[in-house]
Amino acid sequence: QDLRIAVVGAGRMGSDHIQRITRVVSGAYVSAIVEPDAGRAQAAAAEAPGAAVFSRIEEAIAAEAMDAVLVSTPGQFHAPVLEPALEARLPILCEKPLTQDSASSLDIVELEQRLDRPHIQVGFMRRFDDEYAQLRELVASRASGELMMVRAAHRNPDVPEQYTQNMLITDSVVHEFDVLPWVAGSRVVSVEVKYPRRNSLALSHLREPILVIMELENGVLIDLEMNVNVQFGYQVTTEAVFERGIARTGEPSGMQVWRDGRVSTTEHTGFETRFARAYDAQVQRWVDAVRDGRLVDGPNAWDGYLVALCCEAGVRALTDGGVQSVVAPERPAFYA
Ligand code: ISE
Repeated sequence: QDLRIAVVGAGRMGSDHIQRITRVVSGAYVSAIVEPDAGRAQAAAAEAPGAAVFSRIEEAIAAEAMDAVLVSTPGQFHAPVLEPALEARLPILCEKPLTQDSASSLDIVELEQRLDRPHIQVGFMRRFDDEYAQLRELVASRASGELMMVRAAHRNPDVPEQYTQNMLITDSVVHEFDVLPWVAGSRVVSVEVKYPRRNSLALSHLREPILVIMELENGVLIDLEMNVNVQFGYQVTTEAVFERGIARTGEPSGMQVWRDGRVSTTEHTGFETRFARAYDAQVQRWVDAVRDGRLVDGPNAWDGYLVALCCEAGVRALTDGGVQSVVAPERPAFYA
């Protein structure tokens, strides 16, 4: 029996997921679209033949329109969707972030712990990117010696007008707060933010790029350039420095073209293509896990809560300066 998925939120990410489930993923289909904006809902429904359209998740639950939920609303609307979906004991793939702050994330993990096992997977899709996975294996194998530091860059061509200063942390660095500790095998203990010279091409209300320095419990230092106005394309790169070598991920790849005294390689312009394979693998593995009863195959709600704690320290570092520590409670056995 194919899995019936309700996609909640049909914006940029939701429509990308609807196309993916319809065209790429096997064993599942979009049975419902939950979207309050009628125009968006109709456009999305055209991509998913047969899907029923609802304006609120409660209506879709009452109609028993799905076996599982993919949440792709903006982050501030995650909690009001997660709560009824958990009450209905539905498996959930929730786009990042889990919720807007650590207090509401804690409410969600407390609610979830009333169920028999984790039902929420958080959409930190970078864990499904082949190169990040290889880097994690390289770290764990110690084939290049111990990992000492990581130099990372996260670059967007531009961002929409409604992107705020705090979103540098809560919407963008949020990915590094999940994936880099996962790669390095250790949690974040402190965050610091430095401001280099401002990009005059940035939106007038943004002070960026920023340099984020994270310290991990095992002593690894990470420096991250977070830059959302690079103009030329979309780039996420990592250089890992080991005792006996370095490793790089996210380098431009594909055909090189020599012409007119130049060598060129195509660069990505958005996350949809840069991480297309990671998104595909994430959704396929989640579908497989739900169908065979494991429900989650990837970062869970506790991981989402830990990242929310990092984001809060990151926002404090962004606004107040200084080195801000991240204090996290022990992972409950439920989320082992
Ligand atoms: C966006 O929401 C994402 O999740 C992208 O991966 C990230 O690169 C971008 O900065 C965010 O705004």
